[in-house]
Amino acid sequence: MRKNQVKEKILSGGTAYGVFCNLYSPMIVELVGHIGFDFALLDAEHGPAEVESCEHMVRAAESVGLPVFIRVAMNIRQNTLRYLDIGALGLMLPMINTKAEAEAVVKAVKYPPQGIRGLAAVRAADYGLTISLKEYTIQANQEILVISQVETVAAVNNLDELLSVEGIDVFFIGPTDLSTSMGYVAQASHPEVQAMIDKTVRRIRAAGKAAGTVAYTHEALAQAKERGFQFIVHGVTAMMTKSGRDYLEIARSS
Ligand code: 3PY
Ligand code: MG
Repeated sequence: MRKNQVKEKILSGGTAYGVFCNLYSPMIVELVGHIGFDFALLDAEHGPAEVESCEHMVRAAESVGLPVFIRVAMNIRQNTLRYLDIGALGLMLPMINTKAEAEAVVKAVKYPPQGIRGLAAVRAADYGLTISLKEYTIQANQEILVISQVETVAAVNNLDELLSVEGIDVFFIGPTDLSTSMGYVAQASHPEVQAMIDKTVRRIRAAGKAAGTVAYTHEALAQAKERGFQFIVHGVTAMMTKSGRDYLEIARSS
């Protein structure tokens, strides 16, 4: 099984930069790798991505040595294992609000003894041909990155309990859903939302855990770095929009 350089980087105190890929193209994933990002994060929560389209993107990512993580829609063991079986090096679970929900995530993602992920000779295990399945379970439990989203007031209220769950590697703040949950619908830049994010990331870091978030602009990136986020995610659509609009501004300015 491939080593997870991103997990290694984050756990040793470094910061990894990736791209949310919500356009379902293997070629975009290759580009993200060639540009030099540390990882791709496929989005199978929002939008139409299914296991099969993700598999093509995982294969494309592997061709350029790029680790891939996938945000799945919900923590159903029978569903999450399919995204791991195709070769994702980690999963991100949205709206995890309680300790029990976070523990269930770890259980679904890990093989015994830590969890209950079902085992078969799947693509991620090289179909059982280059590595024994038993060895694969050990490596997978070690390498797979588990990301739990903190994006509701409930999650913030239960943060201490969430942070105590063994096996969650990154706590990922989702500004859009968090602002909406706070009553400021889609107002991530509202001062109260920003204050909440600031406080939450401090608590995550004080607990010795890694924090992640999205940063779609240069300003957001600088702020995320300053706040000590270690898993920072740009977006394919944000990149295209910015460069396209900048280009047209110059094109039509005279
Ligand atoms: C959110 O902002 O709600 C996310 O999940 C990340 O974009
Ligand atoms: Mg969200």
